[in-house]
Amino acid sequence: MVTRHSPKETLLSWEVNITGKAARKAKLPGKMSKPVKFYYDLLSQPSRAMVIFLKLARIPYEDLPVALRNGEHLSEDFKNQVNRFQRVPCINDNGFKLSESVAIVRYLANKHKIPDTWYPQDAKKQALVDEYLEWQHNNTRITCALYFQLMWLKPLLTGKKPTEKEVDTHLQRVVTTLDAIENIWLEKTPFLAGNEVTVADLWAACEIEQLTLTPYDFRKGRPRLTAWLEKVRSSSNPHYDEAHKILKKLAEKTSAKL
Ligand SMILES: N[C@@H](CCC(=O)N[C@@H](CS)C(=O)NCC(=O)O)C(=O)O
Repeated sequence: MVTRHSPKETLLSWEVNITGKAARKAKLPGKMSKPVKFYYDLLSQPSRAMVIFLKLARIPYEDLPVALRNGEHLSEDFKNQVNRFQRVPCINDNGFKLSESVAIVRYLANKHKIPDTWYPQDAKKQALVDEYLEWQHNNTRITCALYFQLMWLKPLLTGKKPTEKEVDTHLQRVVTTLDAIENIWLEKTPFLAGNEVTVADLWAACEIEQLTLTPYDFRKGRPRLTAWLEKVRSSSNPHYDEAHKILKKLAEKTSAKL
């Protein structure tokens, strides 16, 4: 299960582990901590957002994929050693364990010097990013994730199709959320928290992209959301496309079956 990160990022990890003579030459403290252990599954929406963020912010990390589909997170070992809530994403930063993607992003942004655009230092700009990150729990996250589970995951796991009533109820909640993004969040600005792309956009985009596994065309009738999603993608590529590769492949297979 434990794999190392790509050669490019491995080099970054190595750079922060530099010690002794080389460290003195580079004016780095002699003893630096190891890269943060990062546990994730690319089919998990907040995991994808975290992967993209870690790469954009150039935060060195140890790459630890967890196959949710195989129930790897349900083992006692995972519960005791990785995350007591048995979810991904989560981290272990030299013994400091943390779950909940929003808490993780704030912790890492506090600890590392990251490009200001993704999680701004300015109090007001940061508060606007946080406003979305707090709002999304009861809106984008819950509505899109439940609809995805109803339409794709549950039928796959149980072989049972949802009832018409269930589909209507859950879809209506998705529609209300996405309409709020179109008409309120994106009413005056190109991104959710203003004129610059931030982690708020990454978290929202990864959640909404999950709907590509369902029959619902979330772009239809939402020109602002459509343009915004493309801007988020281009602002964070190639990492955005890399993180969504598996999802896109599964979406192609799913639509071929319909
Ligand atoms: N609010 C959490 C959500 C974490 C979460 O629900 N993760 C899902 C995958 S998207 C998970 O690990 N599910 C495993 C399970 O429920 O068994 C976050 O933002 O990190």
